[in-house]
Amino acid sequence: MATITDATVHVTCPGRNYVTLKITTSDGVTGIGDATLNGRELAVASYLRDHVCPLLIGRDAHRIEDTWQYLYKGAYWRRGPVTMTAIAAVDVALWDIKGKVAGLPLYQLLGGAARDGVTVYGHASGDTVPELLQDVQRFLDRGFRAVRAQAAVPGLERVYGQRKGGGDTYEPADGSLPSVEDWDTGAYLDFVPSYMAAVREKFGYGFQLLHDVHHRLTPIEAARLGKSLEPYRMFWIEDATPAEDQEAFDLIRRHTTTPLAVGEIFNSVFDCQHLITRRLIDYVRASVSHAGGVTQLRKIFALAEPYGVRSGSHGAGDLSPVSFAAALHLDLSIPNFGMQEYMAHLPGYEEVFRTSWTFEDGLMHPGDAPGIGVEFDEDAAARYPYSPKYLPVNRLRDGSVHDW
Ligand code: KDG
Ligand code: MG
Repeated sequence: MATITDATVHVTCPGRNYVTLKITTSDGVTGIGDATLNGRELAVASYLRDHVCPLLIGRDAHRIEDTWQYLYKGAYWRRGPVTMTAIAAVDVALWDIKGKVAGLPLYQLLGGAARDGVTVYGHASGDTVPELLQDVQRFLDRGFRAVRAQAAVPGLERVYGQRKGGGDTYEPADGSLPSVEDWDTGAYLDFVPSYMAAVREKFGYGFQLLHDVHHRLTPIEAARLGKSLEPYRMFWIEDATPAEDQEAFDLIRRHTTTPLAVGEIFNSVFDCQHLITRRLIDYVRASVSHAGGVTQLRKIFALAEPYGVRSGSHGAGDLSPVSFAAALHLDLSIPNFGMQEYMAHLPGYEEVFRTSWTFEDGLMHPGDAPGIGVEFDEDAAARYPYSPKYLPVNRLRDGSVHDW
């Protein structure tokens, strides 16, 4: 039996903050997990360091399900982003270890490849419609088969999804205090269909088109958006309303055939249960790192399969390369894969995280290195200490706080 002999937490900021858990076994095998919770990183680091790492020492490193249940049920206090991100980090580190011991990539342990590669979508944005079109072109030229489109709304200073500068990564978290963005639902609803029309007019229908509403609409507003986008055959609209109110999706559903995706802030199978079993959504966007790791996310996707709901895992740049790689393994192996978000990571991450995934012709593959296929360089990580960074807040034109 290989026991856990060490568990350490590393907070590093190669451009943005990442929290990494490293577990070592009595056989000298190491595994890593992502414990990053954007803007609340130190809470998870403390949860792990102060309350979880001491409990791991001496446990059998190969009893993944047992350790998951021990941390989930044993704490008494269940669910929530901090707890579930911490459990996810332990879970992924243990799957990494199991893969290394077996000499197999994680996707082989999960049943092997169910497809040749994982379709990913890139993030096109623009301050104007012509800029957005140029950016969509850039992704299509690189072989992407799916593109998310977000354009600035005329009259608003800054809205969700506007990339600053070049590259692929949209990184909204910065500054030691949250910045303030502005919002006007009417202006947004009037404008979005016009730029989706421009995208389809220029590039046609030979690729998948996606859009993130980022929780900003009421149910009836979301219904109107879905209807108005039907001619542009969206792959999905995401987070149309804040998903605490799950009945809202029933109302949206009754009005539109535009597919609905939700779940990037969900933490457990229970957050997904109602939406899946009532067939209120088409894609579930829960992530490895925020929804309890491979062990829990696999159960979410298994629950979704008989209801015709497909996966659409969150893959923003604040999910470290560790959980992104784990997501690729899961995507490759499940029957009901839908789409994987790929926002890429800010340049500089490669110094800390050496990855083995590949991208070709719009498809990603996690690679065949044993485990999850990401190496963590502790010395490089130590060169980039934690730097406080917060997500923005959102205000309406009259100053009211709105959903961001
Ligand atoms: O940390 C928050 C981001 O991950 C989120 O704003 C990104 O909505 C997002 C997306 O779809 O990638
Ligand atoms: Mg989103």
